[in-house]
Amino acid sequence: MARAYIGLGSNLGDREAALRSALELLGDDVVAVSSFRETDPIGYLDQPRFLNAAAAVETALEPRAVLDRLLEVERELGRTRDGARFGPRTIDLDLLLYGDRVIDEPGLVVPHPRLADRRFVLEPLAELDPDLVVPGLGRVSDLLARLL
Ligand code: PH2
Ligand code: MG
Ligand code: MG
Repeated sequence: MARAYIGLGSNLGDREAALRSALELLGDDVVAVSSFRETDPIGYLDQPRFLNAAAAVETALEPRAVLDRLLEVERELGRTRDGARFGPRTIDLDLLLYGDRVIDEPGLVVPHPRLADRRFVLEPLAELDPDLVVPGLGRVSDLLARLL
């Protein structure tokens, strides 16, 4: 079993219901969930505020299979990919970390490439485990302190 961390975000429709449904669909693998926090949009600014969270999962799946499962849950919850990159979405599930693995393959980059620049990712991760180490970058709480 490996421990992986998932980033959750929503800024369309009932955001809280979307996050809760996603966690429900991810099922028994979920071992911890951060609080849900409202965040200002990053990247593409002219869009509604997000509700963001992070979850820890204990999984027997390989990273690619975790990613496929996340995309499947996004589709089950009505996510479409016809909008702008970084634009509004009903649900976004990102594979942030997978143990201490470093992966750079088409469609699958772990740790998540923008993780260290994003307060809406680092804060919930630090809430779950301040000592969590991002391979190559260090502790999440140190990354967060650097950002603030
Ligand atoms: N996701 C994005 C782009 N910008 N901003 C916030 N606050 N939260 C997000 O989850 C988010 C974002 C692309 O995935
Ligand atoms: Mg994302
Ligand atoms: Mg995504």
